[in-house]
Amino acid sequence: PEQTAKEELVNADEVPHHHDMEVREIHISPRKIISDLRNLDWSKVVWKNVILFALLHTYSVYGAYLALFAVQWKTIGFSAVLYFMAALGITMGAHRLWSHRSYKATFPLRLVLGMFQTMAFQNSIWEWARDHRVHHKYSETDADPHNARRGFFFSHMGWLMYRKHPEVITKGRGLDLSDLEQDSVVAFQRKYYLPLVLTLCFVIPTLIPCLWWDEYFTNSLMVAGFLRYTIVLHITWFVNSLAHWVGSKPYDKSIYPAQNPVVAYLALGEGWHNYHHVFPWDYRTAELGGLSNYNITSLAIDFCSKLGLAYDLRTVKKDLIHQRVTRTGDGTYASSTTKTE
Ligand code: ST9
Ligand code: ZN
Ligand code: ZN
Repeated sequence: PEQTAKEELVNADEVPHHHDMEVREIHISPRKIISDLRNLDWSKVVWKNVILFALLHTYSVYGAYLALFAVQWKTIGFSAVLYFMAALGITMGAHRLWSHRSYKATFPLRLVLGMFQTMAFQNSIWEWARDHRVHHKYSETDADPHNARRGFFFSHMGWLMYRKHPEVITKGRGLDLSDLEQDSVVAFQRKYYLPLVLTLCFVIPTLIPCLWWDEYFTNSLMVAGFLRYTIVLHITWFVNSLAHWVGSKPYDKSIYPAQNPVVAYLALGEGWHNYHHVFPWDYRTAELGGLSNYNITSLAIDFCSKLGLAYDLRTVKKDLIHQRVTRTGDGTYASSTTKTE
């Protein structure tokens, strides 16, 4: 017992930001909203994006109505397939391959992932990976593009309608992005981003149902286009908002990112965010892959690795994980859902 008490003391000193362990609540009271709006620097709001997001959401609500009452089943199924493709473009492509280099991919796989990532319309791979790298390196500081300290809404989607903090740009310029500059798929997509994104995110998804099974143009555009796009956006944004706010912290209790099973389920395995911020180079973005952890993305990478399309998959040694759990975890590891496979 003496030993443990001493160890705890030592460890408490080692944990950075230990004083940040305050209990945080998501306030959505009218009073809080009004005071937030009063304190906002309105000159930094990017109105063009506010208008575009408002339009997109209006069309998506209409799309949800059409999906329930008007469209053909084939169009729903098709939209679900598009959701998986776009989601994999983000998780397996932009995130695990291009931002973290947690595995390597041959040209054909990079080409397909590049197309899938374009369907998700979340900025070019280059911009996505650059912003994500600053997010990891400077989490929860001014240099983090979606700094969760600035509130739930800001970290969810507010940051995309607001001028970036100068620190994001200064610190971002200090990153090494040479690997991205040398990647032909990344460079090509960056060069022709606008025409590519309009074609792959909206034109082709709208045309296929119209030409193939005579779906109405409006049904197709609203459901397979706007609604599917909006759903993938919000699920992605939940990783920055919900998974930085709600969940247990078995690996490091001093940081915001948390283990969130709901987000993991929706985002093809990307909700085990406490683990991911501690060991970002693990290709599973979780301690374990597999279906029981909803880690569809890991299964897809494993599958591609069997085909020889993906290689050099990086993981973390169990010893290292367990050491870290004892040193900085919040004590929930034993009951953690990610532990069973
Ligand atoms: C979208 C992205 O939705 C979502 C990303 C989410 C990430 C999630 C990560 C979670 C983990 C993974 C889980 C995946 C789960 C997926 C599940 C799927 C089912 N470093 O940007 P500007 C420079 S996008 C260095 O205009 P403003 C920049 O190059 C949605 N430099 O800043 C430029 O320089 P120059 C659709 C940087 O004016 C200058 O600064 N897209 C950096 O403040 C100005 O840049 C949109 O909505 C950096 N980090 O505007 C568009 N950043 O002039 C959103 C910038 O020399 N973007 N620079 O070229 C914008 O409109 C603007 O960026 C802004 C800020 C309004 C947000
Ligand atoms: Zn994060
Ligand atoms: Zn990451």
